[in-house]
Amino acid sequence: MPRISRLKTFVSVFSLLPVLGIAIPAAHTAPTPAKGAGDAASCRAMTGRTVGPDMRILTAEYAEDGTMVGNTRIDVPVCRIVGVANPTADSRIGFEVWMPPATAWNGKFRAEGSGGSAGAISPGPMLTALKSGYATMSTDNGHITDPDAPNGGAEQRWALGHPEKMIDFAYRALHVSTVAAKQIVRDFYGKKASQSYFVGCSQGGHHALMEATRFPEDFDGIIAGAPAWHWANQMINATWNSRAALLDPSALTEDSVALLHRRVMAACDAIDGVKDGVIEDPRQCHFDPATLTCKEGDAAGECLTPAQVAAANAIYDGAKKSDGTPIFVGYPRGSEAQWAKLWAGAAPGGSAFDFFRYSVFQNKDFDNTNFDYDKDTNRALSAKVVGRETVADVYNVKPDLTAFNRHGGKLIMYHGWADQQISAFAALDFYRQIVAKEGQARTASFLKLYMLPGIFHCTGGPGTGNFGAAGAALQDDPQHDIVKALDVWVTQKKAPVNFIGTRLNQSKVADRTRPICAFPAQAKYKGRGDINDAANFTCAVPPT
Ligand SMILES: [Ca+2]
Repeated sequence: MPRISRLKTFVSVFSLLPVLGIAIPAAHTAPTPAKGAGDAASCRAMTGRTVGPDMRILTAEYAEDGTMVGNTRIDVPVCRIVGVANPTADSRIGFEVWMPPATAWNGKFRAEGSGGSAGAISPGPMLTALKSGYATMSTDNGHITDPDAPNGGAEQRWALGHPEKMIDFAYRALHVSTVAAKQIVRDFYGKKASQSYFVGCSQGGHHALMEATRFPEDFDGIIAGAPAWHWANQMINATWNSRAALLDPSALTEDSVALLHRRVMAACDAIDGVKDGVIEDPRQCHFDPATLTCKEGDAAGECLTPAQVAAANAIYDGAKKSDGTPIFVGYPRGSEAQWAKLWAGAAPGGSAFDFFRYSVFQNKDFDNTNFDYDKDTNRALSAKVVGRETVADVYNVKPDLTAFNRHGGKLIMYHGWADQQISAFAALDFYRQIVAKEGQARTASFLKLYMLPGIFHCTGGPGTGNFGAAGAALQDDPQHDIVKALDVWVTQKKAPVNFIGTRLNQSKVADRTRPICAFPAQAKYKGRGDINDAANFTCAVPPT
């Protein structure tokens, strides 16, 4: 073959390579692998790749026009990675990584939390992150929720006979999935993420604080919403809350808690100076349910039976041993509205309904109604999971952020004061333990806490809870978007102070804004102007 035609063939083959999605090597250098370009070819080339010890990619698909994941429509270009990690022989941790093409990537990584006993990834928050330009990940926490279980995402049948899966669920799945995802991000774009964040609420808040305390190098910034951080004790308390209704269904009904809630609000709404359907600081409210005890002549539905008063007091007080030793915090006044949904019914208590029989005691016949708070509390907390690790060791976060602070990490916590599921006092308890150790000034350099008046579990309720925490922010600036504020704190060393929260009405239209103040400050009405406008409030620390 003459020399000239050989050259022509060479050129024509290389001119086809971009069409085939293959990178063209630069002159005099070794061929560059597809890996690293952040495009369709580098995505697809990752199928089957091992990304770390016992971590591998099952599928890697690039969808220019987006794709469907379950019921979630991804309507932007995405490289969707489905991976698995097997840190123990009994582990099977599923995770997904969604990455925008390099042209749309903001250079950062953001992992998403989950809820309940979640054995599923969290496509909603992943989509929010993806659309903001993040490479994002979530994990199934090492198990798949049984679709036939009557208690759905709260079920824990998967734990029976699988103690390693209990550890995966408590903290290991998120850590190994994060390690794997960071490597995947690096391989796909050819460079590592400049920052790594974690955003979670509820179980996600639990995992957020697990990460901050156990794996302080994993994330540069963390948002922990309504954290179930003292999980094992909280589960005992959940059996305490549901016990009254399990023994006597009339003790906690939709009607009884609705009446109680109305009377609490009537007594305490105005303490903060504004009658707006929201109690700014429930610690100032001491409404006694016994004042509603039925007397002769009371109309039906306008008073509480002794069993209903006792059930309410049990929830306000929190679980205790018979000698008065507290096991967990009680619930604030104003959190009653949804008690019956959670603490009554056929399978009350959320994850606690299964936790003791399938996880802690490994005895499917254990019945929460028989939980003995004197004997079973220590038996549960000290039960061995694997080796020397107890249930308390595995599930409860140790409130120590020394290493996270040394890493330069920033942590934002938030909790709805009207949370019916995880008491808002639990977040205050964690915060106080950090302040006791670090002092107020140093704590403020890496931890901010926002208590949300009138907000239920993570989201919902009459308060102004929309600020980018659970759900996308309405405005993309650090005063309205907690994730943006975290990013500014980490990248520009500018700490958040106060947020503007928004309330949406039933038509999803904003009808109220209000400052969300850094604890211990609270929103205080200036005394004039529209109470639905944040401009008429200041943040101030109340006198003690
Ligand atoms: Ca009020």
